Amino acid sequence: MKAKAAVLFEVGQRLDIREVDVQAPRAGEVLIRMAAGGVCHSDLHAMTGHLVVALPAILGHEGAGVVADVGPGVTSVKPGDHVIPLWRLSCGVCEYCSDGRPALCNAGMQVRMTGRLPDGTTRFSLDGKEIKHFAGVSTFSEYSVVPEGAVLKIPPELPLDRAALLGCAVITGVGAVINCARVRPGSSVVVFGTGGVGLNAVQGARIAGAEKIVAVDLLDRKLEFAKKFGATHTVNAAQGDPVAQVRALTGGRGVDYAFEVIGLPKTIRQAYDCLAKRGMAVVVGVTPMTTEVAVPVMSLVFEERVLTGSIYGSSRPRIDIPKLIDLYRAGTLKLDELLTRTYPFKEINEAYAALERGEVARSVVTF
Ligand code: COD
Ligand code: ZN
Repeated sequence: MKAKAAVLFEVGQRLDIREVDVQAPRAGEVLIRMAAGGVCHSDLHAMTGHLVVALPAILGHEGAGVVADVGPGVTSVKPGDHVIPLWRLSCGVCEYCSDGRPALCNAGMQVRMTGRLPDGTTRFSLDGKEIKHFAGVSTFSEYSVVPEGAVLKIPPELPLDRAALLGCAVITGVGAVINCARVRPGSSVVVFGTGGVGLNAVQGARIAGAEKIVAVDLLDRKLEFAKKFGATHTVNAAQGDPVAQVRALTGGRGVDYAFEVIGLPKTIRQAYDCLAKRGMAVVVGVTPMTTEVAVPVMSLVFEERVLTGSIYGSSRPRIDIPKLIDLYRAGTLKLDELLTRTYPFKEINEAYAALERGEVARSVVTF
């Protein structure tokens, strides 16, 4: 079948909407008719080469849609079901999957690095040449073939444009706070970078019962969003050293938890420098592959500080996403407020330009 899809041919280029060929799903695979695709900064990192991706590829890793067809042996979903593709495939049987760490599954890593499905082939092509699957899900396509292990059924009444956000922004941000840091009630938190993912770290901290939640960004517009998601204090890093400002807000003590949701060595170090004794800094953003960040060893030892990272919210999506849906239904998790703009698919490059200009909390393209 044919489908319109946003292809990245080379680093430095914008997305090119082309009519690609999509093969039928094979055994254990699901064909999804995409309803919405989330506009996340990670795809922009792929476009700029900051994140290394096998090309040419159909980008998009956040989305929601309806099952159009299933290959032999698929049991967990059927045509007509509403689903979210999970951008980290997990095999279910390896050491990491068995330990409740599906985001660390090697099968998922292989799909991510090769841009091919687990059998080593792709279901997309253009003029007979293979087009790769970004993160195994390629949500910027009218139709995408995804392994069953990366498909999660969701309740049909959930609006698909909002459901899409659960698959990356929400689970990554909330998960970093709840699963990775395990933020305790009454604690203090700083979040560096309050874009689509960072706002979810802010609301994760609110849901976890943090008492002081400081949002740091360069844009006042983002800081206003952060207040709506639960920030108790805001710091504009363009107006002076954010570390000094965060420390001043905690009477000099520093915070219990810091989250870096940008992907810059400078802000990773700033997040670490905001910590109190025994504080934990969690890096969510990624820098170019070879970047290193130095921290003072003395504070690791004499202050027992922790510096760690979190991928995919350190989550178990099949357990965590249904809980997030319950929190949305209860009015606790803000999803409607997160979706600040919707673009028709053909305007996807404008959606990315608006993200770069810092205009939106989160946007989606709709098909
Ligand atoms: N100080 C403070 N804030 C800053 C600074 C700075 N020096 N520079 C930028 N910011 C702010 C921007 O104004 C913006 O508000 C925010 O940082 C970034 O937000 P978005 O909306 O542009 O980006 P997100 O939330 O869509 O994505 C952030 C990530 C950190 C997830 C992304 O950039 C990333 O590093 N992705 C790779 C890691 C990965 O693959 N994660 C899983 C998939 S998302
Ligand atoms: Zn993302």
